[in-house]
Amino acid sequence: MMQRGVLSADQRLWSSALKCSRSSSQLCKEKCFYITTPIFYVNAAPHLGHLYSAVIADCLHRWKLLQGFESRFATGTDEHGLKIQQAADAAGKDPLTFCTEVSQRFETLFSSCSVSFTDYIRTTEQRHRRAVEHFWSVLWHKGLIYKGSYEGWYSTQDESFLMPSQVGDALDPSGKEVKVSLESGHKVEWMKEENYMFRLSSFRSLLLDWLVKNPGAVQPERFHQAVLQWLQEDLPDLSVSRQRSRLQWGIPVPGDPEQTIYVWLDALVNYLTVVGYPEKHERWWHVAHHVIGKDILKFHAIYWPAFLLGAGLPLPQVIHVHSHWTVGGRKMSKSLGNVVDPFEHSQMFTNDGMRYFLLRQGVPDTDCDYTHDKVLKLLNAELADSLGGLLNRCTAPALNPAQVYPAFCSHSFPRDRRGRAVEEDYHMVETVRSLSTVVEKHYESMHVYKALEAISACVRQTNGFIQRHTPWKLDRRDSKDVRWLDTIIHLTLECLRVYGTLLQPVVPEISDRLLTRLGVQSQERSWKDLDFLGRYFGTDCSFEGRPLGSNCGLLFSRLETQSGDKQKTMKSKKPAQ
Ligand code: ME8
Repeated sequence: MMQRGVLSADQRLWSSALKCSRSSSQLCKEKCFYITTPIFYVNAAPHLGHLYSAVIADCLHRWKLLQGFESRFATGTDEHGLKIQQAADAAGKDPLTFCTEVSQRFETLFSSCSVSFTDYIRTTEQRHRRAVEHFWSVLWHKGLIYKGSYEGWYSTQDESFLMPSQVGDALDPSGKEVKVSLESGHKVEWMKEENYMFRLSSFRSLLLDWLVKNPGAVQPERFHQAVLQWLQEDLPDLSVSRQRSRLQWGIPVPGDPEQTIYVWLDALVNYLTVVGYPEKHERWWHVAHHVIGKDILKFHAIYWPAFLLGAGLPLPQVIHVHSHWTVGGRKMSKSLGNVVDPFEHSQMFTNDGMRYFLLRQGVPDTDCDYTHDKVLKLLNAELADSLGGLLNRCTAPALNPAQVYPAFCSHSFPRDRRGRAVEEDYHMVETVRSLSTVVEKHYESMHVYKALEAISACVRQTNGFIQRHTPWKLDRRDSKDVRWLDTIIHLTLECLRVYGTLLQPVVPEISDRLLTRLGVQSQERSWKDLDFLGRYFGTDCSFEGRPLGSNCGLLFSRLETQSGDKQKTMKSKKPAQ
């Protein structure tokens, strides 16, 4: 391969790539959305954190589909690099066999938890190798990669180069003094070798410009600020290859078989491979959104945008960052023996139960602690008692013997407030009416827990509504009472229809059972079908008078505590916050 001299940084080209990324939302007139998770290392089995990222991305993907977007959702596995090579060696397997086995475990986990990815990528696939080789060649021909030498600290666990200020002293389990990464705690080694360097330093001001002009590019805000802070410091060029003699398990540098492409450059390009790079990525690449954990922010918010700018490609629309799950207040780790097995726990709590808990309790800004007890209490309170109880009440034959979506009576619940409804009922109607707008805002900003908090508060209000009017005490021989009873049930079913529709991205199976029971057809479950309580607001209600759907049993069965005791029912218990 020919060496290229230092090109003067082609500012105009990069600036136009920047502009392109800024105006991408205007360019893409169609309603398209592309969301990705990190691709996961196959050196160990999937754990709860991996499932969490996948479930967040799945929720955003399903949310966009609900809104009528065409959406693509990619996940997969990161299979090259030294740490995979070492893990395969330790398992006594050839690397590809080893990768295939672990990759299948990730795929099985995601499929079993209703993670509805449209693309599953493995970096050992031929289509990916082509994309990486092409990407490398573009950077090379622009003079952005040069042959140099790297000397410094390297963490194989993180597959990351570190500055001296990022390294500290620690003792390994045998009491020996070692150097570790201050951020991850993983061991680092001193490395000195000839390899290829990427001109990362030339991109500092462009990256700052991108972040300042796009305050929503990295969310939440605290991570945006963290990236800005990093960019205040020195940004040295980045080593983007390893000597083949040290790392065989990876894609060789085009034209130089003595070098292997750095695993992070290789891995990041997966997002382009999925959408058909280098030939037909444009349509989807304009609407790319990444979901990542906070541990890989630097790679996604500094290296990746710099590579993309260098290659003349638009930048991702949003990098959604989430924090970590801890167990017993500590990072999950094999050595501490506190790794939560997502297979085991989603069997214990059901797939939707697990999804609901992760999205209801997971907060993007701060780490959250996972405990068995918390999961149990939350699911029993909010899914079994509150939501399940509400459905049960207004569909039970005792209260709804005709098994229909009964009629709404505007004399019982008039707009002039002179009927049987009380002030709190009007307040509930207004709150539920605005719920979709509230939920939309929170789903869009990946604050799913806030969306669920709002839905849960409405479910509680609706339970309060039923409780307040005790419809089971009304006299079925009195026509006024019957009209009021029907109105109470109609309104409650309307509320449940809204909750079921809005919950689809989070708990697809439960929502399906709920909407099926209400008699809502599959083509009536989208964003545009959310018209709430038409009969009160002066439009039609196509559900009025319809028979209810089939009864598929309990919406969510109460979970037993570890001691086997059933928890008390909702009457004696306040729902968890
Ligand atoms: O970093 N809580 O892969 P990885 C929440 N292959 N999420 C967690 C978590 C926790 N405790 N632990 C891990 C890699 N995650 C690279 C990515 S992308 C081009 C290459 C999630 O297997 C979170 O999303 O180490 C984190 O960023 C990711 O798993 C790291 O997965």
